[in-house]
This record gives sequence, C-alpha cells and structure tokens, in this order.
Amino acid sequence: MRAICILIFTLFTFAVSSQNGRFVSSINSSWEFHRGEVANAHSTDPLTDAWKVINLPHSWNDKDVTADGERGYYRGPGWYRKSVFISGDNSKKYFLHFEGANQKTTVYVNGQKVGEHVGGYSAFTFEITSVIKRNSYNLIEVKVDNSHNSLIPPLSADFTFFGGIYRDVFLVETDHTHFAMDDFGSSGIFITTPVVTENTGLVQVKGTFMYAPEKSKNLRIRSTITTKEGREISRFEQKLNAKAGKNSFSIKSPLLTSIEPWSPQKPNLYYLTVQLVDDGKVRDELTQPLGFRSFSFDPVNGFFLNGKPLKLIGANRHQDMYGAGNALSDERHRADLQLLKDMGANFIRLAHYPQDPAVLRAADELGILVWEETPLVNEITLDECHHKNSEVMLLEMIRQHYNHPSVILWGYMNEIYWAHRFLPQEKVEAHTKETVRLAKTLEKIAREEDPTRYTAMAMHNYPLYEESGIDSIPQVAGWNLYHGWYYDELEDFGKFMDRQHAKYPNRPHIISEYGAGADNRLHSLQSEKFDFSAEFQKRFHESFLKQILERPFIAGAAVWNLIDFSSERRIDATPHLNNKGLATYDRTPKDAYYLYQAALRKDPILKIAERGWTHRTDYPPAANETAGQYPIQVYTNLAEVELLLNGQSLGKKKAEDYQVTFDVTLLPGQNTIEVRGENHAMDFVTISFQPLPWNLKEGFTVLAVNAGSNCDYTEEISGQIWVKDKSYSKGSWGYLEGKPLYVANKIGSKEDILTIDDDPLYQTMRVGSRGYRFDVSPGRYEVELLFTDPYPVSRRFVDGAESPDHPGDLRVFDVLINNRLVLPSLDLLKHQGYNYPLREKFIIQVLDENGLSVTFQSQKGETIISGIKLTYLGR
Ligand code: GCB
Ligand code: CA
Repeated sequence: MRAICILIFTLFTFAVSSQNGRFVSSINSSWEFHRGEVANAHSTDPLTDAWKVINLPHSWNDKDVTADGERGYYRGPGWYRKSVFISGDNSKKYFLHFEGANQKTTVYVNGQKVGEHVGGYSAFTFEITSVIKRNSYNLIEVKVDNSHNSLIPPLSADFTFFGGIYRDVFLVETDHTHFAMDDFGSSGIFITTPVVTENTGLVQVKGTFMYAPEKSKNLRIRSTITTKEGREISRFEQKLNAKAGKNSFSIKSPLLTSIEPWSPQKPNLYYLTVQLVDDGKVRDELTQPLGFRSFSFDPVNGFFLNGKPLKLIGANRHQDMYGAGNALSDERHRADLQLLKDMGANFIRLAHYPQDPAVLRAADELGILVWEETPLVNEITLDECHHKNSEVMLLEMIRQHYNHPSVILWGYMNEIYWAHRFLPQEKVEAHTKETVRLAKTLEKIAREEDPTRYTAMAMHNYPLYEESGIDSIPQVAGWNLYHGWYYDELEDFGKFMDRQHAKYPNRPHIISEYGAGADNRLHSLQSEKFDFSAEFQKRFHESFLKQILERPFIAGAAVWNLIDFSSERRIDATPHLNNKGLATYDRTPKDAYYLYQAALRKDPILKIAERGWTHRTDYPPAANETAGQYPIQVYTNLAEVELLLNGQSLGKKKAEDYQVTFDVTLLPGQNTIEVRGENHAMDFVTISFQPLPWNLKEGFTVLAVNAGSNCDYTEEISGQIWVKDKSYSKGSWGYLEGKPLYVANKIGSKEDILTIDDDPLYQTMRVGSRGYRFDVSPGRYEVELLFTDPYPVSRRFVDGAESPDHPGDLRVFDVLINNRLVLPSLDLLKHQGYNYPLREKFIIQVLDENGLSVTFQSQKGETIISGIKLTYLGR
C-alpha cells in the first residue's frame, strides 16, 4: 500500500493572468493513473498500489499490444487524477481542453461531472468555471474507456485502439469575454482566403465570441497578419455592437499585395492574430496559421496547386511508435513529418483519423498537403446514435483543423464495405442503403462546413462501391489498391485505374493507399508477393510508382504506410505489427524509402538500396560456381552512376526509372561498396559476406537453412542467418522432395508463432519432404530441427480466446538422423499445440563417408519442417 497524499504529488500549475485575456498552460505532469474501474472515485483517500504516477501523453496499451503471448489487449476503463492549483478571480473563466483521449472520456472536477466526450481522435473542451475553487487545489478526475462500443467509430480496423489520455491536456483561462470555447473543440475562428493570385490575397475571418456584460457595447475585432519572422503585413479592424451572450462576426482584409504563396516547395506561412478589443483592452486573442494557396482537382490532369499541376506523392501515417503506443510527444509527431518531407513527399493522408495539432502544424510549416479523415473504417452500425457520432466527428475535425493551409481533403469513410462480406445475406441490402445514406449526410456536412476543400472517400477493390453508387458521392475518389500483394499482379493496378478513368471520365482519382509488407530480417533474390522480404517491397513500389507517374489523371498517391504501425490483431511476419512501412517501427528507413527520395527530390540523390541487408551468407548457385553474386541496386536521380567494390571500379551505368543495378560478386569478409555520380555525389555501404561451400567436405562451421523459403532470415538477437532452402544434389546438401507451404496462394502460414520472436523462420515450411541430406565428412555434428504446425489455417482479425486444443493425429511422422529415430511419431498438434515451436538439437557422430541424412517418414498426413541447422563440432 502506497499511501501518498495526492496533494504532495501534485505539481503546481500556475495560471497567471496574461496581458491579453487568455492564458493557456498544459497539465501533463504527474497524474495518478489506475487501470480499471475505481470504487472510490471523487475521494481524496490515499491511493493504493494500483495507482501509479504517469505523465501525459499516456497510453495504457504501450506494452500489451506487442508479442506478449496473449491475444488482445486491455480494452476497458482507466482513471486518471490530479490536483491542480488554480488561481485567479471571479472575472475569469476556466476550461479544460483535451487534444484527444481514446475513446470515451468523462471528466470530473471536485467530484462533479463537467462533461463527457465520445470519439478518440478529436479535441474537446469543457468549461469548469462553476465547479472550481479559486486559489486552491482542485481535483481533476478523468475516466477514459477504450472498450468496443458499437456506437462509436471505428468499430473495427487494422490498427490498435490504444486507450488513454494520449495527447496534451490544457487548462485555459479566459476573460469573461472570449472567443467561443464551445464550438466543437475548435478555436472559434475560421479563416479563408477568398482571393489568391500569384502575389495577392484576401483574408476573411469568421467566428463567434461570448460577451459577458449585460449591456451591449461596441467592441472591436482586430486582425493582424504577420510573417513567420514577425513582420506585420496587414492590420484590419471592425467595430461590432456586442450583445450579452454569443456574437458572431465576419471581417475581411483589404486586398493584400506582394504576399508569397504557400506551396510544398516554399511553405510561406503567415500568422493571423485576432483580438477582441474592449475600450483598448484586449479581452481575448488567438493566433492561427495562414497560408495563401489555391488548388483544384481535375479529372484528366490531376491536381493543381496555385494554378500549376502538382502530382501529390506521399504516404499515410498512423500515430504510434514502438514502446510508446499512441502517446507521442509533439516533437515525435513532427519528426515523422520531417521523415516524410525528407523523402521528398508533398502529401500525407492522416489515416484513419484526425491527428495531433502538432502534425497539422508540421504539415503547414514543412509544406505537406493533407488529406485528413474521420475514423469510419470497415463498417457501420445501423444505429442513429452511431450516425450522430460520425457527424460530430466530422464537424470536430473540420472546425478544429480548418485554419491549416496544408489541408486540402476531408475524408469520412475508409473501405466502409470491408466487413460486408461477413454480413449474412439478408442484411446486405439494408446495410448498403444505410451506408449510402450516411455517406450522403456526411458529404453534405463537409461541403456546407467547408466549401473550400474537397471531399474524399477511400474505397477498396470491391464492386459494391460502384453498384451502390457510393463512389459518386465524394468529390474525389480515393482508392486503396493492393494489386500484386493481396490479389492479382502488380501491373493490374494500372489497368484497374485505366478502367475507372475510362468509365468515369469526370471523376478525379487519387490513390489513397498502396503498399507491401517488409521485414528487414527477410531478404531474397527470388522475392515473391507476401514473403515480406525487403526486396519484394522494393519491386512493389518501383512498379506502382512508375504506373502512378505514367498516368496524369491520377492526381496523387499515398503509400501505405510511411512507418510500420501497431495492429494488435494482425499476424504477418511480424505479429501485431503492420510492416508495410517505408520505415521500421523505430523509424529507420527501409530500402524502398530511397526510391521515393530519388524520384521526388530535386537535389542529387544517390543511395545504395541495400542498407537493410548488410550481413549476408550464401552458397554457390551450382557446383563450380562462386557464392556471393548479388545485384546491387542504387536509387538515384542522377543520369549515370559508377560503382566501386573495395575501391575497384566496376564501371559506369545509366540510370532508368531512378535506379541502376550492378552485378557484384562479394568477397568473403567486409565489402565496401561505393557509388559515385556527377557533382561529387557519393554513397557507400559495407556488406559483410560469409560464403558457404557447395561441397560441405571443403569445411564449414554452421549451415542454417530456412526450410520452405526463398528468403534468407536473420535472427535479430544472434545475427545467425538462415539461408534460403535448396534441393539436394550429390556432393552437396539439400532437401529431398516436398514443397514450400502455401496458404491461400501466399507463401507461409502467417500465424503467430508463440513464445518466440523468430516467427518468419517458423512460418515458412517445407511440406511433404522425405528429409534432408548433407554430404559431410565424418565427424561430430549438432543437428538442430525446427518445427511448428500451422493448423488452423488462419485466425487473422479474429477476436476472442485462443482456439481450443486440437487432439492431433492429423500429421504424424518419424524423424530419423542417420537411421537413428530421434523424434518418434512426432505429432506437433498433439504434443506442442499449434503455433508453438519445437526446436531441438541432436548430437550425431558421422562415422563414414555417407554423410548425414535427416529422414522424415510419414505415418499420417504430410511431413513438415521449418528450419534445419547443422554445426560442425570436430571429429
Ligand atoms: C487497407 C486499410 C488499412 C490497412 C491496409 C493493410 O486497405 O485501409 O487500414 O492497414 O489495408 O495493410 O491491409
Ligand atoms: Ca511470436
């Protein structure tokens, strides 16, 4: 029992009055947090051990969404509390402003409920003036609940619904007269630029404010436009007869000449300060970003910014990070946008929900155009209350982020028919109708709220969008397309889009998602879809980017995803993680990232795209051939590249489609690969290479084989490389018959292999094999065998408890090593349970020149093996 008085633990938050009416201070530090329901809410009793001290931003799912051996993560209530000292007098009003808490939040101050908010991705503000004690401590308690709630989108999605107060919380003190604090969490003022030409602009500011005194009175609304450097370029005012209560205003600037337009290339950002002036006293003041730009979508020629065509190329982004869940600092958010900017991108889709104010701010400052959307993903429910919540989410998003010049598109649905295939037939029609109706309502709201932006919807490759007519509702059709990954072949993407364009020649199209998974532990020169090799990801993006750039009618495209992100229910090579990122979960760029750099940036880019594969081992492709022959790929926007291996030039080559490939034979040990281009551009990587002999009698220490796979797999902790599988030929080694396991046309089982982290090694398997032969010299060997049974076929995206134990007897086989029975009647399902790995070592003495045989003899079903490793231990 830790009996600490919370008053002692509380940091003082001084709310000193500022000169200009409003004072804003965060209250992020030293909250007490309790996961679960609490019995003694509103009491100042000593806290029990179940409470711990945390700082905001905070999520309680930072750990349980990773490979912790249990499916699911905590979804339920959590309580936060903190005592805050609030100073001031009766002339002040007080508000709590939450930038976001997932997903249902109830706030109490001094035991009284001050408000409730649903939806995990937008800000909300509650007034607390009437319940606080001034110049005293006030107990703030916040209950947050991330339980599934069929009335609150998202109902399901391929990302983790982290619970907690995961963004900043602010205490806002205002004068009695202040800009609206009850306008859907927004600033209360809305800026547009009705006129924008190359260097002129006109600014309009609309808004509402509260005026407190009983008698009406003339106030002045004063607006000032300043540059980033703080130079004032315009000041305009309006007199307004304010009545007690709510007042609205609308004021226009004079036509400003010599403004500099905002664009990704030159994000000239201005600031607009609006003041409420009463007898020379500033009652309230707000500063908002301001940018002068015009834009439009054209069905034939794509996107135009400031009158010039601009292909939008960028990525989607989620808001979580390894170790932190979704509780990211402003700096972290900004760093992610910088990563995107450094890639050369000019576009971001904030999928699948409104993101932190720091993200929008960074987009404004860095020059990244934004598609933002509300979290309606996969499906809806038919309840009116669900629809109401969806409407409010849209209003919140638009009003809160209205003033950011970076925003060009508002979205309100993502793959909303995704879950349709699971609906019973008799429900399909009603569901479809209701989805269309809701889309129409949301479309109307978005257009009325903000006629200056376009609306968009992200659809997937599913005919119902067309059949139901929902595809004609938004102004821009967004497409999430995964040709060559989930279905079809890479080139089918372009064909799909050409058909769309031909069929709907008046419709602007944008690619809202396209991507392929990659795990840097997997590498292959024969990469194929769904093997999760870094090489396949490169092939995928090379193909898509080319097809996108070749088609002017495609206004833009956003890679899925900028960064690997948490999806607790997903099981791929990296369970619980969606690894389609161009950067890893800790933000290291994968090789495909550099393709975009080369294609998008204007400064010289020369990058060896082999950075994810710096430790290699390989055997010769055939007897009498040399191991270590690799195509070394370079991404560049230069015309010509020279490559040097350990200082020796291998010649120059011309680049095509932003790339050049050199055939290089790596030498045993460290290889320095250097590339050079015009204007002293250069890059290098060091690749260590360890060859394996074709003929094992030439001597070797360790031979580790990734059975049933074309990929080399590197164990993260040990660095041990498991080489791609190989068939036996005399004088060498390899498998005897069998084939790689495919499930639904995709290689490997893609099940979560429990208790270990080397999932990909176990997920790929050779089935139906008679065994492996190794033509080794006599001596002592350690033979290590790795197995797992892939049954059941797949449980992806299925919630709930573990599947029940299986009695086995589906697949039973004997394993012998040099005729010695080492695993008799192996029944993995029965003895291990599915998805639990079996990894054992056997010490074997090879006495003669006949080498070493690992033999699988089936009693029932097909034999199976995931990995096999041979270590020479001496004679
Ligand atoms: C989609 C979804 C996105 C998923 C992605 C994927 O189409 O919109 O939420 O994460 O596919 O990786 O499958
Ligand atoms: Ca695992």
